[in-house]
Amino acid sequence: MRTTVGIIGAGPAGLLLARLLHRAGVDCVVLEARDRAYVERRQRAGMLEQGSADVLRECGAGDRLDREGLVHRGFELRFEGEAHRVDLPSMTGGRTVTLYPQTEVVKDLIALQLEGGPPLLFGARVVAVEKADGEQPLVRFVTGGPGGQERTLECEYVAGCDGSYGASRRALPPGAVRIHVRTYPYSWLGILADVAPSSDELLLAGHERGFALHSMRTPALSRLYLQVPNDTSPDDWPDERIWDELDIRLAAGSWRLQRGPVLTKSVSGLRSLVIEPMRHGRLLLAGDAAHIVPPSAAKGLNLAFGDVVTMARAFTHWHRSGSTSLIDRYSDNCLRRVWQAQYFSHEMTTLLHAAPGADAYDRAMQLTRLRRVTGPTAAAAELAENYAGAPLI
Ligand code: RFL
Repeated sequence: MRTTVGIIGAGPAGLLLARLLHRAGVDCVVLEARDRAYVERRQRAGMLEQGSADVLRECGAGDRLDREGLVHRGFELRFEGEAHRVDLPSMTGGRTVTLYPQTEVVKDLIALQLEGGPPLLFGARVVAVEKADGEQPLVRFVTGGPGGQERTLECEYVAGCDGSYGASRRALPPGAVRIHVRTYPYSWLGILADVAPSSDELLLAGHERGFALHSMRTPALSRLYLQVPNDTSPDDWPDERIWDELDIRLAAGSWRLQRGPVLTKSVSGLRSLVIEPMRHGRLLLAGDAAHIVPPSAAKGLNLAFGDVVTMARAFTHWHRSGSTSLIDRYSDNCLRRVWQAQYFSHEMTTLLHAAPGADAYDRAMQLTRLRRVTGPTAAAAELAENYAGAPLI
């Protein structure tokens, strides 16, 4: 097989890139290790910045988003038993965010791609990217499961959109990139509950016992999180204990949290990671393949979209003019936004989580930071700006 841009991974990054390239007339092929059902079911992000929603609309994937997405005009920060609302439009020149699960974004993009878009091969697991620093990189992949048939895809460029554990990162020779990593000393216990959300907007609590988040997937399904110590097992947290702790950490005035059957329960660690530069020869990385943020600021999916918009622009410019100038600047252009999101995600994480061993002084500092970002200050405006995100197109 041969194409212009070989895309590894059919997550949000790879699928959006394929859509953008197809519309610009640049040939591409997407190779995805898993089957369609698995990719469409994988539960992950839920919040789209306005810039991300606008890109989906612009490329024809906005119909269901506009019908079913929940537009949020703000969120609450809760601490010391009080709720402080952050109003996004009034602080960001009218911007909002939209709750629309990643599973649905992926379903919409797959449906568009299978209706006459570029080839998308499910069950095609990439095992190696070769000659990335030459003129004609080669992607080796296996179809048909373990012991399956090995095939090759020759391309002019490879887009590594295969997440944190994909083949693209493994193709980077030692010493070709720097990898910056931070692991946080706490994790998130997340539940999906079969109960209508107890608030129309996200509630983020910075309690001295730890962080809590009230969020939603649909008008009938709530998504809630609690900060827990690293190495916590979900079995340590029976449903009643989770609801009791959420009640304590999210409490504000007469507000009440509705309880319901817990459908899923899982613990995930919090990590920051950046690969610098996001390119090696003709292999360009995007999304989780290039960087990870802790979920506290809900930036992962939005950053992935920012990367592939930048990448699609660079490939389109090269395809039309023969100039590699934007491809050469791809990494620098992305990394400015990536580090900004790293900074904001780190700020939100340390603003709201109780660090192990924190003392009364640390708590006083944290409360002071919380009061600054919820008062009429420049810090509050900066928080709203960062939360809403910058336009992508
Ligand atoms: P993805 O979504 O991981 O997609 C990568 C795709 O590549 C495929 N793949 C391969 N294909 C071929 N050959 C190989 N060798 C391959 N290896 C892997 C995979 O099967 C997959 O289909 O990366 P992408 O596209 O960069 O998208 C990034 C987002 O998924 C990610 O940033 C967010 O979901 C992160 N994230 C969250 N972000 C938010 O903004 N808000 C959230 O609330 C939020 N919650 C989450 C999250 C990530 C989670 N993870 C990683 C487990 C919750 C979880 C649990």
